[in-house]
Amino acid sequence: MTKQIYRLRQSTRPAPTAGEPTSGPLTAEELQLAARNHSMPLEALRQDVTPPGLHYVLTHFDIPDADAASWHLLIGGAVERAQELSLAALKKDPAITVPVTLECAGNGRSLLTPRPLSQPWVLEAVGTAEWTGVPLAYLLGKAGVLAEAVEVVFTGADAGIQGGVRQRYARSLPIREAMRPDVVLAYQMNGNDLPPQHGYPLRLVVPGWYGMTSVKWLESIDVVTSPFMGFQQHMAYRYQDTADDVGTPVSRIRIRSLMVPPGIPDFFTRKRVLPHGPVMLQGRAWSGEGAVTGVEVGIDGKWLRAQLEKPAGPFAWCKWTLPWVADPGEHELACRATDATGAVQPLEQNWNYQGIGNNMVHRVSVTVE
Ligand SMILES: Nc1nc2c(c(=O)[nH]1)N[C@H]1C(S)=C(S)[C@@H](COP(=O)(O)O)O[C@H]1N2
Ligand SMILES: [Mo]
Repeated sequence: MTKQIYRLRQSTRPAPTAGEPTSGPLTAEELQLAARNHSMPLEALRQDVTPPGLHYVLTHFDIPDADAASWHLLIGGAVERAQELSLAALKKDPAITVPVTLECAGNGRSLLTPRPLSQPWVLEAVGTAEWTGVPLAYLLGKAGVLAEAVEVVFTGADAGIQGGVRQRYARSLPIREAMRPDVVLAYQMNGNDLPPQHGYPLRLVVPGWYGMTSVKWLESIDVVTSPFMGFQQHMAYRYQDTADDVGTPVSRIRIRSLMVPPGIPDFFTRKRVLPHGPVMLQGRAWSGEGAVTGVEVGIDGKWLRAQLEKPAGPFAWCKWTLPWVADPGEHELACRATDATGAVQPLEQNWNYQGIGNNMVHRVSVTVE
């Protein structure tokens, strides 16, 4: 782990996080965020599609009070024909359904030392849903993107203050990514209207990118001719070494795998207990950079190749399994995935100031009886 030296903030850049990272106990503010934004229980890794109530949720501000009847989507900026669309009009456009694994870029943050102060995720800020809606490229095609356009900015209806900056939640995408055929303006999740917490009535879903890109409660789309400098783009979601480091922007999801913890948990500690004998270890693996090409399962430090199933789509997680005959005693299980770019999950986590992009191997200690 990299040792960090902290200086008091002197820069005029707004703080990307809620204060300097800490090695102290969890704060009341972190608990408050953890009670609003929930993760996916690891046992839900059994399902291809995460039932909506079990999919993780991350909302920076408040869930807006959306009225679908009066809601409109505005598409403007550097386009030939600005558009104003009602939900009813959008639903008449050609629709696609895309299975997508979303993961919050801050997943794993609370396991870092020192711990960046923000939403204190453990391991499970992930979920997979089938998103149905209109391809973004179709609507941008209708609007006619001008040649000088560089990015597309997506703004949600939710507002708040972060890093001392009053804002509406907004993020941008380079034109190239915005024109991908699988980027969707979704009005359905798993075949039903979006639940309020997942962006009702309309959200963006960008397969392969960390969750911050998929703007919920979408109200406007602006095609811009210079890079967007909003807080969630320019301050938050950057790989930074220190508070003053401009850093590099966070984009695609790094290779990761998780395991369904076998056996039964102790209520308070979540430590696992299972009977000796054959057990099928299972979990999921995903990457936004390329297809998952392999998963190895570590049993007391020895790595064995797991069986992979075909994922539901290029950016949906794939199931892995490995049969194990458990001997009585204490054991350490782990899983480590590789993707088509050759990226492998690290054994130890590199630290960064915002606690972003964590993908260290998942370890599960079990007591076999
Ligand atoms: N409008 C808006 N969109 C948003 C957010 C938000 O706070 N407001 N949070 C983002 C983040 S950080 C993540 S990880 C995903 C979470 O999507 P989910 O809650 O549907 O899982 O939504 C993204 N879109
Ligand atoms: Mo996130």
